[in-house]
Amino acid sequence: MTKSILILGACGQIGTELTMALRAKYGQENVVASDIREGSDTIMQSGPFELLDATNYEAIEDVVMHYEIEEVYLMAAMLSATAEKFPMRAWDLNMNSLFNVLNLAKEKKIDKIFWPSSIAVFGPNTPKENTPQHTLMEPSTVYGISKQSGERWCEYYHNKFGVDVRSVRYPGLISWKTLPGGGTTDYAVEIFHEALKVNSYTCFLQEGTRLPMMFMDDAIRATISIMEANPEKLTIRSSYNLAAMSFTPEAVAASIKEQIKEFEISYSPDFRQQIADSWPSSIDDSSSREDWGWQHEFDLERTTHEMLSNLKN
Ligand code: AKB
Repeated sequence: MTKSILILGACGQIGTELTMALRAKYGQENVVASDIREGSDTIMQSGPFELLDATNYEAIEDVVMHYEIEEVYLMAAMLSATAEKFPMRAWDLNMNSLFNVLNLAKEKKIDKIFWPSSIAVFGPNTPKENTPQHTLMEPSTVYGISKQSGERWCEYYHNKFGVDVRSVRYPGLISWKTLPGGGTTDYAVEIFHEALKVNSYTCFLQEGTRLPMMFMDDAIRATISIMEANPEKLTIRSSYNLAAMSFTPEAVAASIKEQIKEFEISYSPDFRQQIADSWPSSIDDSSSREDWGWQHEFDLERTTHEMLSNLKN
């Protein structure tokens, strides 16, 4: 089965790996990567690429028409830490890019959308442990407010206009192929790079900060699998809770220490601590498991092994 796919934000942390996975699955020529700037050779040379601003409706529409695009994955976004510094730019990018793809689907120019939400939709008054799918949210960050609003709009476009939009609330994502940028969970990637470079890491979150996390391979599998799910099975059109593991900085440090004996962690919390403190520690993703068969594969030990062995090479 082939289909033509457009990825907006293809050069970012998730976009890079998603583009490669979709090209491997649906054929290199059928997956158009796009971003506001050029990315790695891997993305640029393995299939079509377009320079595209996700906030520009006409530009996206042109590309959609030109390649006869059926599905759009909207991965362009400003993450939590950067969004606190540039609230209006974050709101503009995160909301207008979403409206652009929702409106393309409403106009029947595309058939299906993937849009990522985040654990950032939850706030300080949300139950922290095993956070349910439906619960008190009240996000307290710019990024979280944009993601929660986005979820409401996705559900609205689905109910009102029949738009086939699918979404998961990603936890912090860990990958070795591309660095994250501007998130609060970024420490969980940086720590592996620094462990291999200098045997030590100063963490910008304090000891004991337990957050939901996921290895990138699991996140990519979840993304493709919700897009392939039978639409009748999807009971949630805002965004699904999604989980794999939860850990603290000291737990990841301990798992690195098993392989790099000299590794040491120290702590110097900054403004990101407050963001992390407002998020859940663990997530109940039973709706994803029941509705579309979600199962994670990577725990902390396996993630550490993958990160260290691949970064070493
Ligand atoms: C961030 O830290 O901002 C992101 C997220 C949890 O959505 N990784």
